[in-house]
Amino acid sequence: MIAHYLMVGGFLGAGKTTALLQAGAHLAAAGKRVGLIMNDQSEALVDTALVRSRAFPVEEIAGGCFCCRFNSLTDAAEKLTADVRPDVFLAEPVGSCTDLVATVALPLRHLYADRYRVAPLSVLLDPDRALRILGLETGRAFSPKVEYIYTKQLEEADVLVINKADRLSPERMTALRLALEARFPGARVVAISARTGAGVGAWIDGLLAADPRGRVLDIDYDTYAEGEALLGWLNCTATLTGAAVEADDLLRDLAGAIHGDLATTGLEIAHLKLTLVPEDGHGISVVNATRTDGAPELAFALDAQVDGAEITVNLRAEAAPERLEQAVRNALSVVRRDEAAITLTHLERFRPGRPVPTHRMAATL
Ligand SMILES: Nc1nc2c(ncn2[C@@H]2O[C@H](COP(=O)(O)OP(=O)(O)OP(=O)(O)O)[C@@H](O)[C@H]2O)c(=O)[nH]1
Ligand SMILES: [Mg+2]
Repeated sequence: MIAHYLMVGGFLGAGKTTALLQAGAHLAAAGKRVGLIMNDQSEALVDTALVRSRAFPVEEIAGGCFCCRFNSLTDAAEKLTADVRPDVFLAEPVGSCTDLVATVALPLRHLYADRYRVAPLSVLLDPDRALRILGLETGRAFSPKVEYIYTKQLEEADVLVINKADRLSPERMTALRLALEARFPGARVVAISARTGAGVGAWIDGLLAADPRGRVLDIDYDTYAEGEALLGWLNCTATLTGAAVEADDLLRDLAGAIHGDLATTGLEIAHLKLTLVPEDGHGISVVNATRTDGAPELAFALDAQVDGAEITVNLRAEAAPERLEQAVRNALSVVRRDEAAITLTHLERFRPGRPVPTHRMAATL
């Protein structure tokens, strides 16, 4: 059986995980089996916790992107096939990764044509971020080399997906759509709200019915590597013990403290995400911030008190990893609840290394 392989790229915080959860629900409602493959530069992932909480079969490829760990990607797909035989694989690459057509989509099509039918590459974008990077609005931005990666992501897309349509006025939507169509004429532009589900069914059904154009990028790997290295990454886990605590409030306060600290020194957050999973494993609280000048918001509410829980913090920002650690440690020490203790159990922070793809194919089939 040939399964669809559907990859949804886009910069950090664009809404990939949220969109894949909606896509999974849409496909499951149509009677299709889905398997999700999440990817990150390191372990302890908020995204995997979130997908698990929605009971989708999921494999995580940690410690490098799909392109650099191509064999882990096919191993993950094989494992999901052995477990649940998905009709559709939904794959989320690392949000700072690009050149996915040459390093992932084409190798899959060439080497595994008997197993996977690769769908057109979707690239999601957050409208607030995109309007700035395309020069339509002003506001805080990343350095040019980080924006280089962002623009390359858009350039290789078969389908450009304007996400978060629920918070975009018709005027801003039209301006963004026109700018994308003018600058990336080979791509189809669609709009969705991954949060409400609006447009998700039509987008996914369209992908399953089409073939990719396979647009191979002209890309300078030195600039790409330097852009990635400007981003600091931090993943940590902590345990909450000792007393009953309102979970959503605690997570909001922690996110607010980290966000506020980084904002004081003007550092640009790409994505700050926190989860809290109670000891009994039921439900999840998720708080995110996707810009320094946008406040953290509760994306999924647990709406309960907990007296034992695991907290995960994933933070990606244009900042030194040491500075991210300082912000997280400060937050963990200043956000207090009577009797309750928050104990750090794991923390790693780093800058991503130079991308070295396993394969790079420059020709379409
Ligand atoms: N208003 C609104 N918010 C959204 C929508 N889709 C996603 N978000 C929010 O955007 C934030 C980031 O969403 P994620 O799905 O985690 O983004 P991501 O692209 O997977 O991020 P990384 O994995 O870090 O690259 C979360 O707070 C989401 O709730 C949407 O359609 N509307
Ligand atoms: Mg994600």
